[in-house]
Amino acid sequence: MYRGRTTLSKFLIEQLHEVTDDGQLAGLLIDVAAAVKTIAAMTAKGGLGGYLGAIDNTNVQGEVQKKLDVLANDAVIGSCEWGGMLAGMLSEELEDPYAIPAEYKRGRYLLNFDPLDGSSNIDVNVSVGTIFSVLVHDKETAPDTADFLQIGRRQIAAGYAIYGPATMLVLTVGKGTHGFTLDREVGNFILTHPDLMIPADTSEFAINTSNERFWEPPITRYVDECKAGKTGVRGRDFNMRWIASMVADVHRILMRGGVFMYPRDTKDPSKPGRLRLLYEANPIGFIIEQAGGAASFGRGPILDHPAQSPHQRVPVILGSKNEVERIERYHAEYDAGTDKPYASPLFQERSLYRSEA
Ligand code: AFP
Repeated sequence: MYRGRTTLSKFLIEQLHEVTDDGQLAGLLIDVAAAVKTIAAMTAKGGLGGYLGAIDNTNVQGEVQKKLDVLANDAVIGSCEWGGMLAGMLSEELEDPYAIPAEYKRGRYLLNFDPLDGSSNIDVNVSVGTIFSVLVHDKETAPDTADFLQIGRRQIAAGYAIYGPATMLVLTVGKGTHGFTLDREVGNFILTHPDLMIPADTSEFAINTSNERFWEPPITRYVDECKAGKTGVRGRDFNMRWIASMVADVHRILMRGGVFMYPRDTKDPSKPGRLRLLYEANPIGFIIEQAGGAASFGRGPILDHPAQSPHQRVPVILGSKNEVERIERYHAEYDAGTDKPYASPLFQERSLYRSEA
């Protein structure tokens, strides 16, 4: 059927036989892939399936929920709760962790996920995605919230689905980053992009520039230099993209390089960033690092960032390694007060940011 083309199941069996011998992780990832197929079918129906629009509810993030947010959340839970691989789940759409119902066997893994990332794009037919992260729960007891608060380095698998012109599943089990394309006729994910690697250099950046007045100086400095192009210190012109669907921006960067920034800003000091650590920044950071890129919160790797609460937000700067390292250097120079002339009166209280992890 697929002469020379590996299916997801075959790939996982090959990749995981050295990592875990029980097939549980492969089984879990296949259950996640089944949920992705369900979500892909719903998003593909658009207005035909009655899936568009919002419902009269605000989620824990304070965001109005879209119908598909709820349906995608139900699809992941319904596909993964009963297989005996999971000890619990944490969803962007649920305030508290989801306990595996008593009638199902509890397993050894935790699944953190954003069922539908970019959902504000659903009604305008722009690509959206699902993001997931797998951790180990090595206790006999059911997990409590603290058991989900593990740093990103402890992930044993992570991935995302992108519901675009093609539906793709991009994942890592710690042995590189690999892309699978859904063959809709047959319903199989086929390995089409093995061993993805992000170019270390790029001339393309992604940021929501409407937030410029809220940025820290290192970001302003970096973006100003990109905009100055060949007339400035970078000596070459840059291009800008912003899809406002993290999965879509990240996928482009995986395919051709680039740097994605959703930095800390002063728009809402109670939120040190927009993106959530446990089910957006950590899984995407794992994917990016496994593809030779870098993923930073500006002052260190995302995967080393402490996890303090389930829906905690962090700054995110990721993509082509040399650009991310440059941006981290700009943060270090700012914190050291050596980044003249970018020190801004707006940020005189350097301790406001420097002390935070
Ligand atoms: P939604 O899921 O509310 O659409 O948010 C998507 C997202 O978390 C991330 O996927 C985007 O990169 C980012 O927000 C876009 O944020 P802005 O709308 O502020 O540009």
